[in-house]
Amino acid sequence: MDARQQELRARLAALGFDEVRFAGIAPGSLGGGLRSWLDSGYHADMDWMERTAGKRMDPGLVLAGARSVVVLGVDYHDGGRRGGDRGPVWARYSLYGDYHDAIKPALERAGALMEEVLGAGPADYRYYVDTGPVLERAWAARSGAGFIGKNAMLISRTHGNWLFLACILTRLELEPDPPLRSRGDPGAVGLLCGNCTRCLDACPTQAFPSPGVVDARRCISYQTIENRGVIPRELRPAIGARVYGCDTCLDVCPWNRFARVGRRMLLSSRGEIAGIPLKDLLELTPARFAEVFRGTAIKRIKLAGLLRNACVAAGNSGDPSLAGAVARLASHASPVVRAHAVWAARRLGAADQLGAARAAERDPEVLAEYAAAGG
Ligand code: B12
Repeated sequence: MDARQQELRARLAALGFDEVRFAGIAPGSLGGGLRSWLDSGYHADMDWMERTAGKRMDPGLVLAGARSVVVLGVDYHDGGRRGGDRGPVWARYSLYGDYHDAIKPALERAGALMEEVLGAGPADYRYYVDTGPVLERAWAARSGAGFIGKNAMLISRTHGNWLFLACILTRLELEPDPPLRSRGDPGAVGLLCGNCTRCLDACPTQAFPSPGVVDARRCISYQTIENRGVIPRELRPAIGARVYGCDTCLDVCPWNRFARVGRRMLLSSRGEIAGIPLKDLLELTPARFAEVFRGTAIKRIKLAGLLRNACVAAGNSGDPSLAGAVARLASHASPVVRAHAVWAARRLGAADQLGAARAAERDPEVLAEYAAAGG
């Protein structure tokens, strides 16, 4: 490989990127999976996925003349197990300062290195982490950073399921790294999964219509993070104690055994959030929410989103000591919160505490919860 590319790789690694790989952009070769995913409605109400599909499938529409992708991975494995004992369960990635904010400055520095080391001009590259119209996992697989598992994750042989991904599209022609190979097709979903189906079997809501394909409408990650409205009633029991995202299909993957604890140079831990009791979440005020979740990805779902999720977890907890806090939320300003509070109060056998809230209720969606709850 070109000495300058080697130097770029080493300097990006020194910046804190745990995977640095290169992929070439060949026309018309990506995104077939995305089209059928959208056509099946698996994107739920993420209309932005449909609107940006053309760009996701063709990087040339994002950066005219794009020829290569620099794929970057940030390992967030902290070596610990998260939740599950009694308290609320959080997706591991959320227990850090917001990775978007953490990785952006490093991407800026990466851009400067593209110029310094490869001689790129400022218009020769564009970088994104998560929110750009880029199929990050597909590029990561093509660059050999890992393979697409049956759980749809980019699974690395050295970082397991625990990589954040970012991409730099560039007009420069870079020498690509080879994708992983085995006896099968290098692009195949589940390339190194063998006969294992643990992720598909463990999914609490059966969100995989086929290996490698997630129906977001059933995915707990979608329901607890992206969905801003009412969570379908039939999915709520399976959400268990999860209050933000879901790692089940990642956690059960045997490839995690090979994952070392990440350097996490770019990340700052907010692990203390995992210790907050569910009762305290149910009693969060706007001021306390802002204080505790400032700088995390969790703040994006806003107080109402977190209270909604906390109500679902409370309804699943079987813990009668939460009934009072839940019943108080049946009078919350947000109808979404009220709807889930009604459900949770019923599940905790505390419907008798809802009298005043019920008498005052006018919102059709919340009234539907009272009706569904049977009283
Ligand atoms: C929309 C989205 C979601 C949606 C939909 C998930 C989904 N499966 O598509 C929801 C809200 C449900 C979600 C959930 C999660 N997400 Co999300 N999400 C995204 C986002 C913004 C777009 C993904 C997308 O395009 N989906 C559409 C489907 C069709 O595309 P795809 O899964 O990428 O599949 C393509 C490839 O698999 C490709 N392909 C398959 N095999 C091969 C082989 C080769 C060689 C090639 C070239 C291509 C290829 O074909 C598909 C279409 O082209 C990306 C960020 C981004 N910009 O890419 C993050 C991203 C995928 N999410 C991420 C994470 C961490 C999560 C969660 C783990 C969060 C959590 N703990 O709750 C869960 C995991 C759920 C799961 N099992 O997928 C990470 C994944 C990192 C990784 N190592 O894979 C990403 C990359 C964000 C980031 N920058 O780090 N997410």
